Amino acid sequence: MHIDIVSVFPEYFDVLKLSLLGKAQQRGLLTVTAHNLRDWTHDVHHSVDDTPVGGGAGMVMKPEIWAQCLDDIMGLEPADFSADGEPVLSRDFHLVPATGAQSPAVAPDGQPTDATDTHGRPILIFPNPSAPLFTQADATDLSHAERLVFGCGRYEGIDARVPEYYARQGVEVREYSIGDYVLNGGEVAVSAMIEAIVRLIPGFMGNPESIVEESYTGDPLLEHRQFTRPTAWRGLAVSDVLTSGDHGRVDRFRRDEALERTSRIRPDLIERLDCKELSKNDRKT
Ligand code: 6GU
Repeated sequence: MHIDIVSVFPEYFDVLKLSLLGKAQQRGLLTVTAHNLRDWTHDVHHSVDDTPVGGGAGMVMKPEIWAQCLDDIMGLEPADFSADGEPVLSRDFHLVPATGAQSPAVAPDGQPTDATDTHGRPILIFPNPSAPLFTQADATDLSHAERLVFGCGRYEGIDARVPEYYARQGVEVREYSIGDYVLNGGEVAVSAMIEAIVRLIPGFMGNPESIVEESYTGDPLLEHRQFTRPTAWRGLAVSDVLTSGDHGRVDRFRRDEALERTSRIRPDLIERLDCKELSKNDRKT
C-alpha cells in the first residue's frame, strides 16, 4: 500500500515512522509520503486559505491550491473548462509511480510516464467532522486498497468543491469523521484512520489472532477485560475461572463479560446486534 498525505503540518506524520507502523515501512509493506500543501502555493505569503463566501467566522482552504497539489499527487491533468460553460468530464486518469509526487504524470510527448499503474487507482479521503463516522468496517475495506490519498483540512475546512470535483472526475472520494467532538484539523483524524487501516494489511501484525479477537471485529461487542500475573495484586484478585484451566468456562466467562460490558457501556451496539450473532447461551445472559 502507498499512502500520500497532504497537510500544512507534514511533520505531524513523523510519528508514523515509530513503532509497528515504522517497521511495516521498513519491511516494504507500506510507503508513506507526507506533502506540504504550501509547496503548491505561488504567492510570497504561501497562503492557503481565504474568508468564507457568504460570511462567517474562520477561514476556508482555497480550492485551486488543493487541486494543483492533488492533481500532481494523483497524476491527474486539470479538467478542461475552457469551452463555454459546461465542464468537460474526463474519466480517464493516469497514475504516477507512488514515490514521485512531484514527477510528471505526462511526459513532454504527451504520453503517460507510467502506464503500468503499479499503485492502482487511489481512494481520496478527506477528514471532515460533518461526515459519516469512520468504523472498523471502513478500516477493513480500505486495508485492501493499494493507494490512499488523505487531504487534511485546517481552519473551517477545505472548499467543498474539492471533493466534489474529484468525485466528478471519477476518483473514489470518501469523507469521514472520527467521532462526535471537534479537532483543530484533520491531522489527528488521519493518523487514527491510518493506524486502524494499516494494522489490517495482511502481514502487518505478528499475531493475526489478536486482530480477530478485538472489539469491533467479528461480532460488534466490546472486549472482555484482560489480566496478567500476579493473580492477586494490591488487594485485587483475578477471577478463579480464569485460573481454572477450563477453557470452556473461560470462554463462557469472557463472553458473558463482553455482553454485560457492551449492554452497560455501549447499549447502542447491542441494539444493532443481529439476533443471529447471539448464541443460545448468550441469550440466557
Ligand atoms: Cl475528521 N476533523 C476534525 N477537524 N474534527 C473532527 C474530525 C475530523 N472527526 C471528529 N472531529
